[in-house]
Amino acid sequence: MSLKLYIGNYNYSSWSLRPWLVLRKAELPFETEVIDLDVPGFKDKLLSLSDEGTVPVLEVKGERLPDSLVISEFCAKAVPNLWPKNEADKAEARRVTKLMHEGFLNLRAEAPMNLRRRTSKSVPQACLDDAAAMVELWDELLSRHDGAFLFNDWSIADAFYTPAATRFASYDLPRTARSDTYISELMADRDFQDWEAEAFIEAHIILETDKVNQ
Ligand SMILES: N[C@@H](CCC(=O)N[C@@H](CS)C(=O)NCC(=O)O)C(=O)O
Repeated sequence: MSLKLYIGNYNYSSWSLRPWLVLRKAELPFETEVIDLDVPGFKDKLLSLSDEGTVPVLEVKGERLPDSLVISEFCAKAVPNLWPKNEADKAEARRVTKLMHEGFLNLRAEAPMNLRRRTSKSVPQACLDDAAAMVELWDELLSRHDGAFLFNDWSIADAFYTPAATRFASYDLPRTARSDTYISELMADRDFQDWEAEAFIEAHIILETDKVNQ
């Protein structure tokens, strides 16, 4: 199966990171093409790939699948064990993944993914409230399972929360000891580190994102 994943910039594109991690964990060989975000003509390029006009987009035998969750579900159909085996955990993992896919809007807006950034400047209360809700969710799931991840073994849910974990590190957001260990686990992941290494050498800079909380 020939697969090509179109992604945004490594440093900034949180939605691209999620299915990229899933493809890596699925051990499905794939090619990657980076589309620089926020440069003249970038939207036309995205619209030439999909009607959504966003990345990520996965090309499978000439067909293009947009959306991080759709791509992750495609991988889960092709390869077992990307969702928890136990049916109750699988349903819960899908629920919390959807929660990340649709929610935590203030955290996403006020603390955008920026892997190169480390700052302890204050963020708005609404962003802190989202961060606190996320920590509560992580703590609850981690306390119910024995493993390092939300549902014991790594799952698509962990892929969806990895970009959020990087925001806690970038913006020095408050967290409990248990959530801090989880964040460290996600950031120590070998595949994540490969992605992060690309972000550190990437030349493209989005000034607007870099200006947030300087
Ligand atoms: N719901 C989509 C969101 C994708 C998304 O917003 N991607 C951003 C990059 S991280 C993008 O393409 N932004 C360009 C734009 O919206 O013009 C998904 O899950 O893939």
